[in-house]
Amino acid sequence: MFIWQLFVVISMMNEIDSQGIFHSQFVLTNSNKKYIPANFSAQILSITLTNTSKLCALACNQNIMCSIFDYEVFMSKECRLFEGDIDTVGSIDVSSSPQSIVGIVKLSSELFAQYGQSCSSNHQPTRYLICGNDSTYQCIPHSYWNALISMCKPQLPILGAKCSQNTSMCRTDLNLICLPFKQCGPYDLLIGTTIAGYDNATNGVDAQGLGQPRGIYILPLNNTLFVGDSNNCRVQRFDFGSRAGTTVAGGTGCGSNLVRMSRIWSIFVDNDENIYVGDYNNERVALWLRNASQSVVVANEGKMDGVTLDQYGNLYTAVYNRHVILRNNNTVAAGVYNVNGNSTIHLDAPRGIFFDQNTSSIFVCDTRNHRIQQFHMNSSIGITVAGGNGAGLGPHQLDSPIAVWVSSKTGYIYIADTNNHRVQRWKLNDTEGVTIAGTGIAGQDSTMFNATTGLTLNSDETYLYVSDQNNNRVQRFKLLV
Ligand SMILES: *[C@@H]1O[C@H](CO)[C@@H](O)[C@H](O)[C@H]1NC(C)=O
Ligand SMILES: *[C@@H]1O[C@H](CO)[C@@H](O)[C@H](O)[C@H]1NC(C)=O
Ligand SMILES: *[C@@H]1O[C@H](CO)[C@@H](O)[C@H](O)[C@H]1NC(C)=O
Ligand SMILES: *[C@@H]1O[C@H](CO)[C@@H](O)[C@H](O)[C@H]1NC(C)=O
Ligand SMILES: *[C@@H]1O[C@H](CO)[C@@H](O)[C@H](O)[C@H]1NC(C)=O
Ligand SMILES: *[C@@H]1O[C@H](CO)[C@@H](O)[C@H](O)[C@H]1NC(C)=O
Ligand SMILES: *[C@@H]1O[C@H](CO)[C@@H](O)[C@H](O)[C@H]1NC(C)=O
Ligand SMILES: *[C@@H]1O[C@H](CO)[C@@H](O)[C@H](O)[C@H]1NC(C)=O
Ligand SMILES: *[C@@H]1O[C@H](CO)[C@@H](O)[C@H](O)[C@H]1NC(C)=O
Ligand SMILES: *[C@@H]1O[C@H](CO)[C@@H](O)[C@H](O)[C@H]1NC(C)=O
Ligand SMILES: *[C@@H]1O[C@H](CO)[C@@H](O)[C@H](O)[C@H]1NC(C)=O
Ligand SMILES: CC(=O)N[C@H]1CO[C@H](CO)[C@@H](O)[C@@H]1O
Repeated sequence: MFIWQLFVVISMMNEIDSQGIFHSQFVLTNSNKKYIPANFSAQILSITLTNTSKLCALACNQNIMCSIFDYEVFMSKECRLFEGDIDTVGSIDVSSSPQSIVGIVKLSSELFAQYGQSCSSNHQPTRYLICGNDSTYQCIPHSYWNALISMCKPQLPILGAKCSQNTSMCRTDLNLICLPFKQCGPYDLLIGTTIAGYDNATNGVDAQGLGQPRGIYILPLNNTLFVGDSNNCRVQRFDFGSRAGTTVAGGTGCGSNLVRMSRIWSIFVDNDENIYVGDYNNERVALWLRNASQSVVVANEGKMDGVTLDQYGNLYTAVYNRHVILRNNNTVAAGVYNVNGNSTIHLDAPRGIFFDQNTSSIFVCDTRNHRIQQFHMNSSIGITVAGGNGAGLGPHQLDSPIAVWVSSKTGYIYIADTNNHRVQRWKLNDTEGVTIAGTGIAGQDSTMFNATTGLTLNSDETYLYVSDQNNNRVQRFKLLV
């Protein structure tokens, strides 16, 4: 690479800057290169013909939005101008044309020295700043002020792009903002849609209403939703798109005989629609075979909370008051029976669990230790994969997490961070998580929860479903794929 200094006086710009010399420095690649934008339609400024590459550079210099050009990539004399940040957006690749080149505007903090200083609209110190409507120098459109490097940088033009601050790092003209989970996306992704329960957040026991929903489950093939309707002591089924639930377990009031349940926590539904219910107060797992009018007890070794099956049909249960995860009712799969603690082998009041087939491990909400533990099969040593830093609202913390779900596509860990009224997402080996939904404060509006007690993703991982216990509803959020 060599640096080609371009000093040009542009008559058009002279009209707004009588004394100005507008110069740009371009870094040129070797020949046989082209620019591949990350989002062509959002980045292309123009495609024209110029007789030389120098005239193409001149055209880029004249367009304040231009930060990248390439020349003679597809056609003789073709000059393409792009906006965007070469460091983060798109790439340079070999082209089929031997003489094609790419030029990149070289930026330095001196070019932005007057940022924030007062200005008058008829004076422009460089092509990189404009006089804003508050009469101070501001970044040009589609760029944002990066205080760390004292420069305006182009905004990111791609849905889902990683961003690191909550300000305007993403293309605001495309409706993208840097969301709390540090990806560019529309604000809409933070807004939940109620898909079960009343719209007014009160409880109800009719077909539409719910009373303190907790465990939820989605059938992978057709997105049928099952809700552990805890205070109504029943499980409701909602066909996709329907707000009218059908009772598929319990529903005749709370109690301890086999047709009733008391204080439901997690639920699990197999593909034949047999329903496993953590029937907490009755200290059992109630299995409701499809269409059955009463349940069968399949585990009864304490206050059952988390319930799940592995791919071989083994039943795992989190026993809250025994501080263990049991396999098939009487084998300890994790924790130490009747002993709570915070070491690697201990659990303290375990609740939601998730069996991850990819890693053959079980993820456990170690609720009173405010952490998520992962146990590989046949190992009694738990690995802390989220939290474990005391109860709190910090990104490295959780507060009494109750449900966990692991993506089979990305391995990301989604956590119902119950007492923080939010959903957190952690990556394996990360030291902090990001907030996917909720604000950290209890509330009733569509961006908030009041105690997140259950969560799941649909099988293609396009939606997140969350039980919003004290608002008596199940909320759905669109996920970035
Ligand atoms: C390109 O060069 C040709 C021949 O030298 C000239 O006629 C034409 O005006 C030039 N075009 C531009 C856009 O400068
Ligand atoms: C002036 O700037 C403010 C803050 O940046 C912005 O909200 C407003 O829309 C601008 N007004 C005009 C007329 O551009
Ligand atoms: C690319 O930009 C267009 C607007 O030009 C936008 O509609 C589209 O969503 C963007 N594509 C991605 C993947 O972000
Ligand atoms: C909440 O909505 C339900 C269903 O529309 C209705 O029956 C109930 O009266 C409402 N409750 C309140 C307090 O508005
Ligand atoms: C959804 O799929 C299950 C099988 O997993 C089937 O039993 C059920 O009838 C289906 N429901 C609908 C509404 O198609
Ligand atoms: C369950 O009941 C539904 C409707 O009453 C019926 O269509 C279905 O065949 C039954 N399934 C089984 C497995 O009994
Ligand atoms: C579960 O295990 C306990 C203790 O070993 C035993 O008493 C009980 O009968 C078992 N229940 C079932 C359903 O297997
Ligand atoms: C773990 O338990 C020990 C003994 O009860 C206690 O001293 C320590 O503070 C606990 N650590 C955390 C991180 O809670
Ligand atoms: C999990 O396993 C599935 C099926 O084998 C595979 O497609 C997917 O990439 C795996 N996911 C992760 C995160 O390893
Ligand atoms: C996490 O760390 C372990 C141990 O250092 C390593 O083996 C594993 O590959 C890492 N996993 C990911 C997803 O980074
Ligand atoms: C959250 O739910 C609790 C328990 O129902 C209630 O006391 C509290 O007022 C609710 N908070 C908000 C902000 O709605
Ligand atoms: C969490 C975070 O970065 N918050 C910042 C979002 O942007 C506003 C305005 O620049 C800051 O005041 C916040 O601190």
